[in-house]
Amino acid sequence: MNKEPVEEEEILKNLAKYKIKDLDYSQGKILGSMCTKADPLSKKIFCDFLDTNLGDPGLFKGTQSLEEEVIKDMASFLSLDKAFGNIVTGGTEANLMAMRAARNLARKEKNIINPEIIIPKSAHFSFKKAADMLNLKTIEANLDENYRLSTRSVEEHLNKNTVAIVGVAGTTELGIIDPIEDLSKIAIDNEVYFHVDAAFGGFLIPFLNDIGYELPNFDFSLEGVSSITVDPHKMGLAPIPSGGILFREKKYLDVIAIESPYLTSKEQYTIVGTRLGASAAATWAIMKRMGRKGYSELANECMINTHFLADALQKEDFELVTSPELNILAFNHPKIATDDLARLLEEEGWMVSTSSYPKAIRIVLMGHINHMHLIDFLTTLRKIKNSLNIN
Ligand code: 0PR
Repeated sequence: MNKEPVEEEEILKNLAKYKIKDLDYSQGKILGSMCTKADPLSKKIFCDFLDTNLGDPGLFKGTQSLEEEVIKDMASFLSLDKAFGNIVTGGTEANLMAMRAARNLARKEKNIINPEIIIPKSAHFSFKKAADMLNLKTIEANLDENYRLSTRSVEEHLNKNTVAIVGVAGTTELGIIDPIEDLSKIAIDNEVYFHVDAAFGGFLIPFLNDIGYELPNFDFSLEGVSSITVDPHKMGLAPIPSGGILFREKKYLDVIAIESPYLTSKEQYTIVGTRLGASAAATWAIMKRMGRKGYSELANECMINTHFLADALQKEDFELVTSPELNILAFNHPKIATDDLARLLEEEGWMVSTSSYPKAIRIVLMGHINHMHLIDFLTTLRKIKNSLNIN
């Protein structure tokens, strides 16, 4: 720690040396991220609201209203008139809140003291964090041959200690939509809490359906759905951090309320205490700026790029793990080990990620990736094949 204050100019000069090492989304090299370049307007609004604190909302009543409006607007495209929830730090906090609500409600209403949750094998690792913190036993249900959660496996695992079933609308690794409608029925029949993790798909599926895609239903119109995670900082274009948790009923918030007696609000539901009003304000702004139409256009462009890449890869003898439902692709080459291919791509400057189940190169086609980037990427793949003497 420096003793004497440093001049602003010096600070900026030094920071630039660090920033230059970061990748920038607009270079088109980041192919494995669910985050993307935030819209300039939302970045500006974020800075304008940087010192607002929704942990003490009575001081920032305007920003609190913005959070309420964002929740209402997200509920509107998830088929619910009135939702209860918050803008949080991301999908991890949203999923944690949902699991906490499920556990606490089961303890209160059913006296369950050894709680278990059933999650798909494809669930994001945030559920394992939640289980660790909340002392939940996690049961991983199997996937079917299309990498969707098997409802049969869920039914086999249900027992008197089950406090929640989780389904994913847009899995992290493959972008698969689980059979949410069937899971909703199972939840109703067994009177179990049902959480849908639509952290990624929530800002995609409704808008693709608006323009004629026929993706399966996953939202609150299904009676068994208790809560939904939907993240503005993924396909919603909001600056990081902005996650969303929506509950169907107030009772779910009531069971996670913690008293905050000396603050302007008498109770808090979020994990985080002092929390950014800037996230709510910037999300409000980008949602207004985009509208349903803007999000449909963005989602459609991402899908067009996804299908273009899927076709081109197959022409080059790469094999898709499964045909893409959303804008995530996973593929392999029969003659190249996945890790080798990932390494060779990285050496050429492409940042891909690898899925774990099944092991494959995973590409998330976010809005910062355009057609030219994909042409360049395919050229690199051809170059790699040539260097390995594969035709
Ligand atoms: N649920 C799903 C379905 C997710 O895919 C993710 C994150 C989460 C919950 C957790 O969300 P937060 O990370 O906002 O808490 N999915 C991405 C992943 O783990 C997050 C990510 C984004 C990772 C950008 C890397 C990256 O460069 O793959």
